[in-house]
Amino acid sequence: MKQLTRAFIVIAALSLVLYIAIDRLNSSQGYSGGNTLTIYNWGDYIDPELVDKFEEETGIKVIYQTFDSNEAMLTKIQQGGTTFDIAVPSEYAISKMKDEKLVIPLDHSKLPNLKNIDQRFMDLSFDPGNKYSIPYFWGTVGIVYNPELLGGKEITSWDDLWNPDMKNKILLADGAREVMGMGLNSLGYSLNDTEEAHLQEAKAKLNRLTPNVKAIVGDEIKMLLANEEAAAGVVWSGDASEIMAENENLDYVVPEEGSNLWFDNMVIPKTAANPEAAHQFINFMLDPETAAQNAEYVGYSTPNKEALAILPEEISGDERFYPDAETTEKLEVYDNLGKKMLAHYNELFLEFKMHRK
Ligand code: SPD
Repeated sequence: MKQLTRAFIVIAALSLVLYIAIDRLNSSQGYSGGNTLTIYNWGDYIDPELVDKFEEETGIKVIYQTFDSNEAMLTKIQQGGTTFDIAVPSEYAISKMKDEKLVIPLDHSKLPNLKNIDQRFMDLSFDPGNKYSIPYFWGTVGIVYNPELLGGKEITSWDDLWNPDMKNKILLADGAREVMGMGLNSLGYSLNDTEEAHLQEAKAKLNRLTPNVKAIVGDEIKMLLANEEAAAGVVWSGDASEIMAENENLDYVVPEEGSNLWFDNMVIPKTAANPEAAHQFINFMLDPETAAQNAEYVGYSTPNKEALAILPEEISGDERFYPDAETTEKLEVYDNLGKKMLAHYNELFLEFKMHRK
């Protein structure tokens, strides 16, 4: 009898160890379920306090993973084998995910806080009726620069970056659409242009920027610019606001030739293990206090009108990050150019990166 009890204890202990090991492995791979919620978001894109608050309020355990480009996020979800409950793609990636049936329709009855979103961010062409996606943050692409490192010079246009004075002084965000868009916009073309001659012209112009480019980097661009290791950087607006909060010598401009207006929305991927908790999380993030705290922490522009109303005036009234109608008119949203053309943009961007080596 004693032997039987001992054997039982050993088996129970081994099962417990195995259970914990599998749970840890699953969490690290993005497999969830049960009372967990797996979030797949851009790096530096949430106030971690809010994740803790959500866990405390709901008893749901959050597993949090990050990506640094729409392309990386798409590849991971397309490959399958993950159970992300929430992802935060940009507009053209949402349109692609819808086409490829990678997202599930949302139940708006579970999102009462949706009423807090400003109507101008709802029902946009990439997701009519917000059937699959809910606004999270929005912004522009522009140039953050340090006039002190440029002899007091102001930057107003993309073309300023090609000035020989800028030799080895520029950092670029590591994004195919952003960099190709800059090349196209600087030539007066649309950042959704698909004419081969225009794309080649943009790449040739980007190649001529090479001597001025110090590095093409991910999230570390913020630290490098704040530490004055470069005089200018092509960045998303919210990153600029974060950098400028660190170093007040810096300024941000949306170039006069035009640039990109983008929207990052929350979606529930098709392979979600816990869509119920995903709806709870989306609704939590739509709460005005929560959205305002998040916007203040990450520095990006909120689409939540009730949150905007409680943000300090120095944030909500800053036209560099909440641009007026005149600037907005010059901005374009990325179209989903289709699989082949998006691959071509990536290819051209890679060739430009290789040209630097
Ligand atoms: N560090 C968070 C960056 C999020 C930026 N999303 C912008 C996407 C533009 N297509």
